[in-house]
Amino acid sequence: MKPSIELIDFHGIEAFRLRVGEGSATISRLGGQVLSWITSDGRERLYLSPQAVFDGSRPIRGGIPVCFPQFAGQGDLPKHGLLRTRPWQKDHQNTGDDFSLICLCVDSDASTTELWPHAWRAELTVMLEKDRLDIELAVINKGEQPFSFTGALHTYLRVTQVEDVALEGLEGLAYQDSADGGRLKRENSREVLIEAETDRIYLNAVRPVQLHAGNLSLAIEADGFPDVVVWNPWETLCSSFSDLPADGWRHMLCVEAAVAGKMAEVAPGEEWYGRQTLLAT
Ligand code: TA6
Repeated sequence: MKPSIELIDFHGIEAFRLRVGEGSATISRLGGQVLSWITSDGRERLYLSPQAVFDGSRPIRGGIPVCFPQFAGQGDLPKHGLLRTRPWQKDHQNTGDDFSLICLCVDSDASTTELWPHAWRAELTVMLEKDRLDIELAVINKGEQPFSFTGALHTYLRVTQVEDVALEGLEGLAYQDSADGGRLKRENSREVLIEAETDRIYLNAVRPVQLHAGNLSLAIEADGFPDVVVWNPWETLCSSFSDLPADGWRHMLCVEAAVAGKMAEVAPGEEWYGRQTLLAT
């Protein structure tokens, strides 16, 4: 079967399904959010909460939410910025012998300038190849003043049991421990294990970060995003999220490509971009 792209109904909302061989990726117009990535072995690699809400009243819990122009609560804007509940448009799509690619976009409007007084366009390009997913965020400054932003691709990875996960590639990095009052610490472990609530911004990371969990292994590359956020609410915080089931924390781990330690600046007419690549190995 040749690579293809179709518009589908996914939990009652419009989404694009990219297919390459046995693999697929699903991206919703709502939030410009990748909601599913199935590799050629038939395994779903992203966590999407069974209690996720798809009516736009709140961000969809899971997949790859796009955070822009503010990461988390690092400013006065709504948490994680302005894009997660906005409708995105298709800009273009393309397929080749071994890939499917789609680009969605969203532009500033009166409702965003009221909160953040800048003119911009955000573009999300998702390219699916065999066992590989590239997600690129481009931010274009359409105004006459420079602006600065923080943001992330807030990737929820699906894991069988988060207690079995080891993350490699973070050793030696400074991190901001948001689960401990934002204290600045240094990672001493070769393998980061998830053993309690974890909410860290690893600064100026060197890629790839490797995720190992049982027979599952993923390489996480990034370009343009200097930081890696690792988040799991653990049992303790999970119950405070009405859109996560009681055991949701166990089956997810967010490993996010972020620009969070330092703001990125975009000059008028210029473009910033960052990419995260997930490779099932
Ligand atoms: O990226 C980690 C984080 O900022 C956590 O602090 C946690 O709250 C999470 O994002 C989820 O945020 P949300 O707004 O989707 O509930």
